[in-house]
Order: sequence, then structure tokens, then C-alpha cells
Amino acid sequence: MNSENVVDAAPHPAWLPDGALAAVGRRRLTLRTPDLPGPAHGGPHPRPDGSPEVVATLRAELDRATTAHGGAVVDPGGSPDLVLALAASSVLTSSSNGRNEDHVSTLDAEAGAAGFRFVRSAGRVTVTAATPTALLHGWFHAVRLGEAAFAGPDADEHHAPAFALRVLDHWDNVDVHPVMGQVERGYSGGSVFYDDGRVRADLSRVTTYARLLAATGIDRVCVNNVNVHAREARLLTDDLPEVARIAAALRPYGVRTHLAVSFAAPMTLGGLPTSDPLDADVGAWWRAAADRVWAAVPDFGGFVVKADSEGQPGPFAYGRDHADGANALAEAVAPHGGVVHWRAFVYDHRQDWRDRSTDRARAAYDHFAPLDGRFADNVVLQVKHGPMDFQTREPVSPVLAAMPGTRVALELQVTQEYTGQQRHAVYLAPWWRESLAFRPWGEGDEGGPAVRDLVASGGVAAVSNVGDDRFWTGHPLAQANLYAFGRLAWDPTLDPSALLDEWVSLTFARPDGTVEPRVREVLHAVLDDSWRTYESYTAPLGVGFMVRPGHHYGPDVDGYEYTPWGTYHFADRDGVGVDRTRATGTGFTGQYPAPWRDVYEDVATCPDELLLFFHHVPYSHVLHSGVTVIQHVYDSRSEGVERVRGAVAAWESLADLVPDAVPADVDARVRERLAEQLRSAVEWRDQVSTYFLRKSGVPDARGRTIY
Ligand code: GCV
Repeated sequence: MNSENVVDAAPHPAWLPDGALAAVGRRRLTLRTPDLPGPAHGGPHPRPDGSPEVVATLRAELDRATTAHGGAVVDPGGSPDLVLALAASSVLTSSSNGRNEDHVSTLDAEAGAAGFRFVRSAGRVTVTAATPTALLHGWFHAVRLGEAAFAGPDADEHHAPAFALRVLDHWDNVDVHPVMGQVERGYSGGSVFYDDGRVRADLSRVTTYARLLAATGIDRVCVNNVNVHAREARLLTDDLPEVARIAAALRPYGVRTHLAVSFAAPMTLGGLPTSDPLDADVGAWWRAAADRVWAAVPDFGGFVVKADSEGQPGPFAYGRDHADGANALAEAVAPHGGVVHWRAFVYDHRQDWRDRSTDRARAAYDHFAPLDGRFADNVVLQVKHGPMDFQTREPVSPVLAAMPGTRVALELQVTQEYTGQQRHAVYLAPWWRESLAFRPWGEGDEGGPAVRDLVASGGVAAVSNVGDDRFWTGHPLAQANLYAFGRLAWDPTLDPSALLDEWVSLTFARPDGTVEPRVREVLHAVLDDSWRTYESYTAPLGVGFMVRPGHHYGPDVDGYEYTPWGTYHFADRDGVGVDRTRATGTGFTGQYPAPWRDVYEDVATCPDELLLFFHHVPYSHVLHSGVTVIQHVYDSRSEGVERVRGAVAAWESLADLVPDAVPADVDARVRERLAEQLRSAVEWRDQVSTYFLRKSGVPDARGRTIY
């Protein structure tokens, strides 16, 4: 049977198989929750951390682990190996977020309380936290460490998330959209929340999902698509009881619910003649809507808004700007401690391809940089990591450095829309880590803050890659991306290869908690460098796109060249690339501070991997690597295919370890996906190489077959 058909089986345990709990589960465990703490920050709104439910979850986690592995839950006097204790927040040091004090607010107070203390003394461990959710994160920290939690010298560590907000955005539709399906850009089956027009009756899988997220540190989920269609808009009103059911399924693991809302809701749902954000009735409508949401879901997180973007309504219709729009919603949610994630993905999607002066890459900065300082404190401007749209390689968005007076979040895409759609094994953590570490004012310690510092108060948000597929993510190895995103959201300085190692240790744990070393080696061989491998057989040198329009899978070099979407490569017989210089191009380089504005401006200093993003160059241009652009196109497409062949062979070398160290269903699905990746990589190589041979007339110096 095709592994794709196993839809009714229980979901794959991902990174929490029982074997992952072996080290804690065979020990003596104690949970101390003397008194549930009072309001986290003295505010008027209900507790944001689902206290009683999370305490019940902690009890159940301890029971589950010890039952599976022969340990015991004991009283504090019973000589426990691991104590989990709720305590006053004074046992914790507060986290520093490096932000301007003017912006300190409720959210920061919550982030400060989100940490836990980990103390090891003579092989016994005590985890202490001020809230049940923080304690739950401390529990999963011990699970992740496994035997190492109890081994080694005495330790006293404080762990707190780097970011106040760690969000996963689901682009799930309630109705099956005629073009985009149940999940927009979803490659993992249907939605875990909805099934053909309604919230699922059985949401137990949502709670299992929340457990996986809690084990990485994610604590907020937006449960519907930012493209809010008519049916989905009603989640804000008629369907609030259903949203409350979803929130109840997420709450036991301390995960809070957010909704994407339509800017036009006052008209489409409220019957008002306008959605003008400065209209008094519109403001009142949003306030009443927010009041109803928080009445139904007391720990609700907030709204996500895509406005004036790709057909979604927004403030431009009323001659207002995005600060006016965002602030109207922010005012409505503020009394509840809510937050508005306002997306900066605003550009002209009806561009004339003949018009060389309009540059989509410029758009977000042009719209938002002038508004810095005007957004309310509970608005988070959510900025895609690159100026275009989640391509395989882009420079970091200049907006991130242009908004010092605004709470800014970095938006990443865990779902692999442009990076192989979970048919290709592409581990994205190295790239995310690179974006988070980028220093807009220059590299080196003197260079100024990194992106991870700039987004400390707005945090990170990412588009989820999860669906109702048995493996959650279609490709079982794509689970590593979700895991790594959660961990980087907690600590953006973590090493991607070490994170992969953590993921392997948990996911491939045998019942006794051990992992076969060859499995670990092969997963590193297949995944560590897989993002660069994917880059090497797809669109070259940062030029982007070249994908099939619409679904965005597979090669189509000119697919977007004459469309209104602003996504061009400008290849002709002499050269390729987009001139974004100040001297002769669109001027986009000028949106960066020094030194990058000059590094990118000059073809001599622009990094090879971004050359065609910033410059139109002749095919004979010699890269820093020493080869010409055209020869690089041929060489790297060919090498990319060979690297995929290597990944296939590496995975096949594990055959003798199935099923003991590699579950048979995982093996079957990975083989199926790797075969498709190889087929697709060959197609990419042949189309891209052939296209450029035909355009340029320059033969491959190494004489390989090109068509
Ligand atoms: C949800 C890209 C995707 C769209 C997505 C959009 C966005 O354009 O192709 O499917 O819409 O990004 O981020 O809003």
C-alpha cells in the first residue's frame, strides 16, 4: 500500500515518541504546585497561561512518562530525581529584551515570567517556574536533555525565551478554497482544525499538536488563513463558540489562540457602510467584536491582519495609511491585553511587466518606513524575512532595520512553498539562523544589533507546515523544520546542526531512549546542507522564482516573466539579473544602512549568492568563486543533482535498520519523497541549463548534455 494512503492511523509521534521520555520516565518525579499563582502581571484580564489546565497536563505528562518507563511519581519526601515546582517569580531573573523602555508593556512582563530555572545538584534536578506554562517548558527541557539532564557537574541555569512572541500562523481555510484547497500552500493533507466547511468535531489531534509545539517553546497559534474569505471571516462572530473549542484544545499545553481577521469586517459582518479606521462607528464595531472574542476565549492572543495586499481589503480604500488601520484594531484589543500582528507584505500585484521603474522588493520599506513611531505599542509589524516572498535565497528585508520605534516581528515560512513543498528534503534552519544573525549595520561585534535583537519585542512568526497527514508534515523529515523553528524562536543563537541532532535524538529514539548512530549520521548527511543543495539546482544566484505559476512547484524559467506579480529575472541573450542599484537601477540598495547599501551596490563586493538579486550582469561575468555566471549555472545545477543522488544513496544505506531503528512507515514515505526530489532536481537542472544555453549560446565548458 502507498504510505500516502495511511490516513486513519494514529498520527506519527514526531519528536515525542515514548522512547524520548525514557530518561525522565525511569526516574522518581515530583510535581509541586502549592498554590496556583495569581494574575501574572496584575492586569485586569484573565490569566494568559491556562493555569489549571496546564497543571493537569503536567500531572498527566509525569504519569505517562513513568508508566511507560517504570519510574514513579513520588511525594517531595520520596527522594525524587526530578522536581518540578511552581514558585514565586522572584526565583527567576527577568529576561532582557534590549528594547527602548517606552515600549515595555504587558507582553514583556509575560515574557519575563516565561522562563524557568534548572538546578542540578548531585545528579538530582529541580526545575522551578513562575507559571504552569513556563514549568511545562522546563519539563520539556529536561525531556530534551535526556540522560544528560541528570549527568554532569552541578548547575544552576536560567532559561528564558529570547522573544516575547513566538507564533505559528496557519494558512488554513474553513471551506475548501476552489484553487488553494483546505490549506493555502499546505503540503501535508487537510487542516488539523477544519474539515470541509466546519471546525472538526474531534479536536484531539489539535491537543497532540499543541503538545509538540510546547516541547519546542511555541505558545501562540493563529488558526486561520491571512487571506480571509467570506466563510472564514465569520470565525470572528457567528463561529466564536467553535473558535472557543479550538482554544480549549490548545490550552492544556499553554498555547494561545489568535485569529486572522478581515479589515472589511465592519462592513461584511457588521453591515456598516464603511471600514474607515478613523470612523467612530467602525472603532466601536471593532471594540465590541473584541469584547465578544475575549468573553468567549478569555486567554485569546490577538488578531493577524493582511491588508491592502494581494486583494485583501485595507485602509488605502479610505485614504488612510497602515498605522491608522492597525491602530484602530489595536485600540479594540488593548483592554484585553491583546496584540495585533499587522503584516508588512504590501506591494503592487498588478504591475506592468514593461515598467522597469517599479520594484516589488522596494514596496514594504516604501510603505512602512515612513510610519515608524506611529504604531500603537500592541501592534507588531510582521515582516517577511526577505523583501520579495520566501524565496530560496533573498537578502534580509531592509524594513527590519528601518523601524526602531515599532515593535517588529520576523516572519518565516516553515511550509516549503518555494523550497520543495515538502517533497524535497530541505532543512531550513541554517537559513533562518543566518537571517536572525544578520547585522544590518555590519558584521562583527562592533557592527551593531543583529536581526534577532531588532525583533526581540515583536518576536517571530512562521507559516506552519502542519496538516492532517499521518506524519504531520507530508515529508517526515520536514518535521525537523517545525522543530527547529520552535527552538530558534526560543533561542535564536542555537546551532542548526545541533538542533538537528536534538530532533534526531528525540524522533528516532528507540523504546530505551537510544538512537542508532548510523541513523544520526545519515540524517546529518541528508539534511545539514540540504538548503544549499536545493538552491544549487533551482533559480541561480538569488534571482528567485522560475517556478510554475500558481502552484509554485517545479521549474518554469519564464513562468512569471511577463506577469503582473513583479517577479522578473530579465534574462536576454547577453545577461541576466535585476538591477537594483542606486546608480543605474531601481535604487533598492539605498534602503539598507551602510555598509550593506554599498556592499550590495557594487558588483565587485556583492556576495555571489545574491548577485542576480542586485545586478544585471553579462553571462561572462566572473564570480568571486572564479567561474563565469553561465558556467556556474551549468556546474551548480549538475552538482545539485549529484548531491540529491548522494542523499538517496545515504538513506538507502539504512535499509538493514528498518524497522528497528527506522520505522517502516517513515522509511517508505522518505523513499517515496526522495525519489520525487531526484526526478524534480533533474527536471530543474535540465530546464534551467537548457534555457540559459539557448539564451546565451555559450556552451558548457565541461561538455555535459544540455537539450
Ligand atoms: C497567504 C505568497 C503566497 C500566498 C500567500 C502570500 C502571503 O504570495 O503565494 O499564497 O497568501 O504569500 O504571504 O500573504
